[in-house]
Amino acid sequence: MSIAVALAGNPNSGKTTLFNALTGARQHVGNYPGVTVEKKEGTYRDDLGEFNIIDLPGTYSLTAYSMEEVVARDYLVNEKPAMVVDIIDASNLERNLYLCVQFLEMGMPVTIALNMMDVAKKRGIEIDHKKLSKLLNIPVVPTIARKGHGKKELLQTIAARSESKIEPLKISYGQDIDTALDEMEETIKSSSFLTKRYHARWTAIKYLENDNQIKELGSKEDKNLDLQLEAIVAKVTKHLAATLDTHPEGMIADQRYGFINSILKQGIVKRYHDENRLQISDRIDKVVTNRFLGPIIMGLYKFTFSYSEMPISWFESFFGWLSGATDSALTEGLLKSLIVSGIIDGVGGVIGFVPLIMFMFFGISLLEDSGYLA
Ligand SMILES: Nc1nc2c(ncn2[C@@H]2O[C@H](COP(=O)(O)OP(=O)(O)O)[C@@H](O)[C@H]2O)c(=O)[nH]1
Ligand SMILES: [Mg+2]
Repeated sequence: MSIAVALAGNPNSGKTTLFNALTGARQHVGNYPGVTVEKKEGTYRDDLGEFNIIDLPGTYSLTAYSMEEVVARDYLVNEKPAMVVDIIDASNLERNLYLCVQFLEMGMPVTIALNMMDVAKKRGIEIDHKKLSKLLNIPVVPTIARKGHGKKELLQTIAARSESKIEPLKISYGQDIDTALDEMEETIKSSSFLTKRYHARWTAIKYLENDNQIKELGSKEDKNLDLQLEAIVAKVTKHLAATLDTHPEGMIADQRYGFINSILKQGIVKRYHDENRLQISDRIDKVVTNRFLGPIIMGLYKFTFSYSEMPISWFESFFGWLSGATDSALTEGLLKSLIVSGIIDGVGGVIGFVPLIMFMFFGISLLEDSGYLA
């Protein structure tokens, strides 16, 4: 039997690259039913077994704001893949984990492919992936999809997954929301509202996030219960607005980031600064703000602009006069427009810069001859 694996993650994290590295030519492209979002499927087979791999659309979140988000989460809910491989850009951990947390809140089996390890290294970022794995309680495999690194380890991890039921991640969204969530969860469970598809708490979170797709489904399923949930949402919304000047959606997003940061704070990310790998802007700063060079560059700048001012204004008035004289000498027409606006104004505009450039080069050659610039 083949193992269904969904590749998910933020746009540009490397999903398609990993998908191609895994499936090679054994892939086909179609569309998700009823929408124009592309669906890529492929297979991988070796002694570990057969993997049926799908490249989900890239998303930052799992709310119903975009077609991609709806497609991705509907796929997960309907097809229940054996594993969601969340491809995370290692050089941008915090933002990428935001989506990961939402897979975990849904109760999905997740393995993180910590991709772009080469980019992270180049930027001086080191990640303790073992610790991250322990704190999130899911496997984390470092990869460089572009080179195919980590492919084997990833497949081994997926093959070794346990089939036991996964509990959705429960994080606190602050006292007000937590209280509302408990009440909603109770209501949802007691009447098995949408529970065939979604965990009760997840449905409640979606109501609080004002998720139109879920609310529509809910009102079709049981109008009465839908109204009960809406009433709880309205109450906590009003309360949050009055006390904290916020709304449930914002609060939930903040608390997700809070959860992520509480993990990252525990020494997951180390930044080291390698002197040889200074960023370009640092290098420029090093020159222009240098104690000795800085004043000289400033002097060159002043010299160029103050001394070239007079010749520039001579040129300007000469060309102004020329264009005025030509304008009155010629009759209206295309030829006049060509000569006045095209040739005289055009050439004048360029020649106006000549004194500036002359003075700059003069200044630079002075510096060169004095031995400051070698
Ligand atoms: N340096 C580096 N680049 C990568 C890696 N994985 C993917 N890329 C590049 O990142 C870009 C986005 O990758 P893609 O697979 O299209 O991302 P998707 O939007 O998630 O499908 C492409 O230019 C890839 O070549 C990696 O591990 N290291
Ligand atoms: Mg892609």
